[in-house]
Amino acid sequence: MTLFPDMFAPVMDASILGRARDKGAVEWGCVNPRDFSEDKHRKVDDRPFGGGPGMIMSVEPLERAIASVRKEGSKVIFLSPQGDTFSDKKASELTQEGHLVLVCGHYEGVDERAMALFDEELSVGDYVLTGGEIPAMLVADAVARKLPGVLKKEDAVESESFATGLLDFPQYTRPRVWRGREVPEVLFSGDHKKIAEWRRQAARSATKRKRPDLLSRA
Ligand code: 4FV
Repeated sequence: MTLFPDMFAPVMDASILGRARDKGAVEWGCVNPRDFSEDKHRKVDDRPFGGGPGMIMSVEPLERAIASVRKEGSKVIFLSPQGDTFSDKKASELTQEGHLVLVCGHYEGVDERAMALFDEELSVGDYVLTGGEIPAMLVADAVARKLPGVLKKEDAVESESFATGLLDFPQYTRPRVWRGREVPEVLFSGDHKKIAEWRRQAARSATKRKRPDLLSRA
């Protein structure tokens, strides 16, 4: 649900998300509240009552736009800094939903009464963006890649950062030596058990060094 639908195709049809759509693993589309404005200038925002800077998204076009897509089992999520913080755990939970309606705020925000239209509020982090579009694409990306058949190797998700509770282990590829820095010998041993153990240890070291807060939960 966005006032800027043109922002989405370049991201949502690229790479993994594009393949997911081609495989039918996920379908997405944009609905523009502006198409539901009954104002002759197709207005979707207005000045805030009580004064103050900027414009507020009006509730009525939003209500009609959401009603045009909401169906049995839809989960309507408003992207906003005031929402619960998005996480890998939340992304996994959202894979169980049949239909996500991601509502992108814009301007100074949305009329407070529109909160009644949403099932929940999600934030992608404690900073203020211009609109909810990038957050919506972020959520769509993190959820879609967890859907069956989207990533080439199913287990690629299980071993990813956060899914294991740890950061990813260090990865290497050619050349074998780069500016005198060699790839760890164990990776050429062919001993998969030894490699898995080395990777587990390396993931723990990386987590301890970069994100000690995660270690206690790993
Ligand atoms: C945001 C966030 C975010 C706030 C004003 C849109 C903007 C404008 N959304 N996580 N952080 N939204 O900054 O989700 O309406």
